[in-house]
Amino acid sequence: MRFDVLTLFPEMFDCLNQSIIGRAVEKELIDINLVNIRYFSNNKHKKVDDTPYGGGSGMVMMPDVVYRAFQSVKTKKAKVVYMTPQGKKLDQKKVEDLSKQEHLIILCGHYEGIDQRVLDKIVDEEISIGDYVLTGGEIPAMVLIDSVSRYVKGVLKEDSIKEESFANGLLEYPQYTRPEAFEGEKVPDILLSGNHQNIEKWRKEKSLEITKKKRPDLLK
Ligand code: 4GX
Repeated sequence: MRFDVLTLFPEMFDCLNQSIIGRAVEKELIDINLVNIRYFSNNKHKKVDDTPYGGGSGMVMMPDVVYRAFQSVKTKKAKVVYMTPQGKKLDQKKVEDLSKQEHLIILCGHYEGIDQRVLDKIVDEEISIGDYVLTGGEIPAMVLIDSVSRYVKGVLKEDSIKEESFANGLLEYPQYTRPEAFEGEKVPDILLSGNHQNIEKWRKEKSLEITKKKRPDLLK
């Protein structure tokens, strides 16, 4: 799967070279191409933003610069996603849907956002990662790349996706490892019993109990 990220701050994405996503990039299961929007400025000072028409504070990213950055990576199949609090809220269903795309172009706005005309021209879908305000779309883009990449074949161990939170619409059961006793607290006996049918049943019950208690909204 290919991700092209249009951003003014490509260095922010260095953290994707770590851990599971870093390994997926190394193994070429995913390709993350960072495109610095500033490179597409025709201005001698590499200017990418200007003051808003109509007045007001802050700066707006100029449409022509963003458009040229887009044109440098666009393909026929590509889906263009703009990260904004105005978008549809990201959930696991949306993540799974997006993982079926071959090519995602993710547009990250900074400052007061991007000129509406280029958004109208190139954006297929607006996505929000939650109802709070960040300083730019870079962190939301990383959330999208991380969550979507987990569905790409070979990125996770075969079973991990099926067992996790939301796979069955419930939260995860509690996990334990050695030592058997920690600060006087023992691991539940059933997990040491070796009876896998009983263990599975216990885990299902725990999942349901935890979901009822912590996130009853997920059961509706
Ligand atoms: N989920 N942000 C976008 C730039 C901006 C400013 C004004 C439109 C209008 C966010 C989120 C988020 C901050 C990304 C503002 N765009 N993105 N950025 N929550 O807060 O996705």
